[in-house]
Amino acid sequence: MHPLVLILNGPNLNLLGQRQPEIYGHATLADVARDCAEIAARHGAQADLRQSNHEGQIIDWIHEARGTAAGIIINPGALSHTSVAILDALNAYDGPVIEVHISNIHRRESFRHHSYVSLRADAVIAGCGVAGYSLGLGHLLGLIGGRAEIET
Ligand code: CA2
Repeated sequence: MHPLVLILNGPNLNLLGQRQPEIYGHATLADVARDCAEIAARHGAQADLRQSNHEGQIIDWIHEARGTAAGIIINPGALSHTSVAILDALNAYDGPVIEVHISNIHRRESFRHHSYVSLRADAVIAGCGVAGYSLGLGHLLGLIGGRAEIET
């Protein structure tokens, strides 16, 4: 059975590649999904990228990951800075969790500097653009035993 990695994305990330390219770049979430699926397949794993604008849906997906996913990559979007509920859901999940932010949240407004999810994340990547997803996936695959090196 190929280990499954869930790649969860929060509010407004469906707009990736359509607005604010100076902050978020030109790639779309479909591009990210394709790249991650390729990387995962090369290492005998599966990547399933999902996006929702609804906090409860993201929490339901984290619950679903219990027992089905070997690891989670999550860009919670603005919910990073507000959602204790997503933190609680991740705390009920046993596998590795990697938090990804496309932008460098520490160089932006002060309200973006704190992330509740970081209290649970095994690693945090910020400011690498959408490459952060493949970097995070490479690291996660190493953690779950698929491979050791970081994917670039
Ligand atoms: O840098 C990141 O990945 C963020 O998680 C993105 C969130 C933001 O609230 C976080 O502070 C940092 C915003 C996602 C909105 O994405 C858009 C993409 C293109 C156009 C408009 C919004």
